[in-house]
Amino acid sequence: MLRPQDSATRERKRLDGIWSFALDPAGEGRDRRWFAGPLADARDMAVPASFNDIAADPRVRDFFGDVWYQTEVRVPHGWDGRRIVLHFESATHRATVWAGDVEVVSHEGGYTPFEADITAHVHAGDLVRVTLVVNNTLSFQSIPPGVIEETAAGPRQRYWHDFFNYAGIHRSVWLCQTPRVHLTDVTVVTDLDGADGIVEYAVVAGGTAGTRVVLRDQEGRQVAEGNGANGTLTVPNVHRWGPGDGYLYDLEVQLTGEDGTVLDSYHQSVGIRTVKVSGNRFLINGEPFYFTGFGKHEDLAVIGKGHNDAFMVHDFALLKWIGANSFRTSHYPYSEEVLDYADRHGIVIIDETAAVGLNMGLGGGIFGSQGYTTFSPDTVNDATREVHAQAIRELVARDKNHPSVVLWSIANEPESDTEGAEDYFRPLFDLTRELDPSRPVGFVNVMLAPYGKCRVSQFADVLMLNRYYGWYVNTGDLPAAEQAWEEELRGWAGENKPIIITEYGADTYPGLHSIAGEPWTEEYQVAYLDMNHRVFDRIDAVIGEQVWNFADFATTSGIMRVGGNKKGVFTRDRQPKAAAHALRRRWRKGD
Ligand code: GCB
Repeated sequence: MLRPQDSATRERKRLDGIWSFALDPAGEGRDRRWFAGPLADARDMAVPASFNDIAADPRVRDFFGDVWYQTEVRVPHGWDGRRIVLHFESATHRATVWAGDVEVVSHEGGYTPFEADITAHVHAGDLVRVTLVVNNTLSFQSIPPGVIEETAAGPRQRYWHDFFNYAGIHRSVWLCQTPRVHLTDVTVVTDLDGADGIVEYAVVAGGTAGTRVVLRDQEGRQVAEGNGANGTLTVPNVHRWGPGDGYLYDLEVQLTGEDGTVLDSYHQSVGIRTVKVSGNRFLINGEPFYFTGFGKHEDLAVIGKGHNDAFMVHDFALLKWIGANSFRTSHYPYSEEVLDYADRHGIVIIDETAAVGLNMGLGGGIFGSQGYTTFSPDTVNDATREVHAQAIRELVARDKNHPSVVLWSIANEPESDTEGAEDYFRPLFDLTRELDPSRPVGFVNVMLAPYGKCRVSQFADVLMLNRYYGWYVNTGDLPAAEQAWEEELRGWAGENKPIIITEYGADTYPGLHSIAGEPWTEEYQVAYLDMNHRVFDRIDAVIGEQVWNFADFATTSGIMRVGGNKKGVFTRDRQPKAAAHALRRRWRKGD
């Protein structure tokens, strides 16, 4: 699937704005054909946004089940004879769509795009009613998983990931037109040969036509061209894409008719770089790379996980300010706008699926049994693995061409110390490598499966560790934490794989201070990070540090959370805590 764009042959129209919205607590909307007319008793809802916090109504915030969205759009009159497509960048966690009265597509998974060809159901110049039923229920067969439990007060949604289950239409919706004979996919894989850049491309098209590609530099000068659906281009004296240098070429792909006329044209940006793991080094363009940065979240006041350009630009400005060169898309694929922006700004990304919470030993940062077995026929099972596999396929299909993406993370903190875990993950690693042999693959290990216990790390090219010595264990005792942490890390270092610390952090209430530097104070967060950095700096195999978290974020309520998770280095509204200044001094030393 290609992302909508305006080109010499394509056009798109953004459907964002105020839509009609209705909860469907009885789950009757499909049977009652709510899609067949204007939604009754609808309220206003902004798209894109999570619906939860918009309505100022606890019944909406905590709702789980079906919710309905509806809008009307006029198909531009000039689109007669074209292929017309409705494209959704995401709908969390699943959706079914109607164009007028006709059901056109269903999609499972809350963070990857889907689309429907609606050419047969609409006419250029006419209004079309677009209706979606979005469902946010989590089960053992969804990614992420959850369960509905019957309680005396009625059914309750429970899940094991530590962020609020925001849902809705989180990203843009598009009405697009393409030619009938059109491009359906483009893949680029890049390499370097001395001073030259190599771009291998592969094009898939619906319908037969010739293919021509032209590669241009940022000044618009043609640097290479090719013919045919597959090929290799050489760029003499290439300007490499690299951390801090988001140099992009433009690959124009054209489908051509017999007489040479351009039938379809699509622009794919290309950053030419290599990624490789060698021993315990992570190489970008052959040079050892040290990751600095964060695990982030898509999380904002009022709009929840809705994409927002202003906050995106601001967050990247803060990354630059603090000296971060990377982040992980914890714990789900982020908006494609974010990936594009990272490409353009040379920010390095660890790209993660939404497989978070596959661990019944954990829940919302709280250790302890959750009353279920993780891998079993009734819980996380073969059907879940197929949903997980599909999530990986869709992530790789969507993000394979982003130079910023250097490493796939196929899960966050799953149970990984059991035979069930080994059996579950082996084929998922194989699948990811088959889909993309050009990037390393890993998963994020939890402290419940420490060095010597984990049975899944054997499959990973890079070890990604989340550790909270000095927070969840050795709380407040940094000398003891430092010893225990170093001891464990030295074990992992013996594996001769690169190690990225993908999470370390301490909840910090902004404005809370103490001379003694107790947990929750700004002083403790700084001392905790300093302790971690001393350990990292003593271990050669550590090739990256990503603090948990960039900013405070919303979670379910509980005795471990004070108005959300407060491990942010910035507050939820992006004000720096003392730790932000401390990190800036470490990451920008020498500036
Ligand atoms: C973790 C999880 C992350 C939590 C964090 C915490 O290990 O990966 O989702 O938010 O710990 O703060 O407890």
